[in-house]
Amino acid sequence: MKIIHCADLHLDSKMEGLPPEKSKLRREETLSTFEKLCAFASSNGVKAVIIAGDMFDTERVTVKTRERVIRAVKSAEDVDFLYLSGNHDDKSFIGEIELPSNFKVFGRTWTSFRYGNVNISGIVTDNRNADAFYDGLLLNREDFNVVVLHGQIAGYKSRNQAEIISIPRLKEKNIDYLALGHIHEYSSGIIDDRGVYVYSGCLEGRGFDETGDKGFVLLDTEKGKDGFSFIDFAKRKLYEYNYNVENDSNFFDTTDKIRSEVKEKFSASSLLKIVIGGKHNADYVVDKDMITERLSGDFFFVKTVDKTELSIKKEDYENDKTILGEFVREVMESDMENQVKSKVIMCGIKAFKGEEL
Ligand SMILES: [Mn+2]
Repeated sequence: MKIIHCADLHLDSKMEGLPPEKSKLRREETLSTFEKLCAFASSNGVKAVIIAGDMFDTERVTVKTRERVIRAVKSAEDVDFLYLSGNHDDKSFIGEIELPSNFKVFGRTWTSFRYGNVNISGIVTDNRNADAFYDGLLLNREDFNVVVLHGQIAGYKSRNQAEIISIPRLKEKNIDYLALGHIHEYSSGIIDDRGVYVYSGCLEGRGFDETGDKGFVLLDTEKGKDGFSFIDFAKRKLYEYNYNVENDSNFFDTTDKIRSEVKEKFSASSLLKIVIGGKHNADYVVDKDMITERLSGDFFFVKTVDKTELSIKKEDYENDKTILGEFVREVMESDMENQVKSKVIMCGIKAFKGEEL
């Protein structure tokens, strides 16, 4: 039996950090990626789609989003959608409307859905039942057991918080596959001799803390232990690209080099955060907006962060009797952070040269 495990869709997310038009488009794309997932499930003989929490970003779900989700679910009529609410979407969606018959929900006590010898159990964890759920989980040895939870995994000795899931306490419970939500990056690990735990990650990256491949996990219960694989499915990807300016003599060269490197590395649909760093001398004038400007036509979105530092030799200004010399000495001796010092001094030097600030 084929199962899709996804989580953390965060539909209706505000996508802050993008200009309004682009964040609107990204919201749209996140929805359509879910619709594509439904179509994929339907046409690839998937029997169940597990949504391991945070399907929506907040408790407020827009009418449009709700209707498109319901339409997509209904259109994949041979597929069951098994939904566990997460920490961001606790009250939303469920309870407000009549859910399609193939949309099923895990409750606050252990809820199970059975497909032949495949058993899928899940529970919404919170402070009240966090302890009880370990003891309440009883699974048959002869079944293929999938367990669905939303939260952060931690070792046995971790504090007993709402979202903490203790893997050691789930050992020897006949779990074959633990479908987790909450962490927005794909990862997997071993529970015991029998089972694995897997975070599917989110379906689409939203910010630069969610870079790289995003998608879902496709699980085939017939293939045993290694019968799961990550499917790269996101419409767009976000990347952080770091560049050191140290060996460059002028900023135009830097901009050209960065442009040709990122164009080779990343597709035009990507969102890029370019971080420039390293030390440079006073003749090298950093203009991060120029990078953003020159590259914005090549990618969906570009943002540049300047972490460069001015390397100033104290002795160059020690005997400088001009106002600039006095200014540099003053800043150097202040208790500003190094990077701030660099910016202030560069600003001063530009001002003295009569350049644009
Ligand atoms: Mn989440």
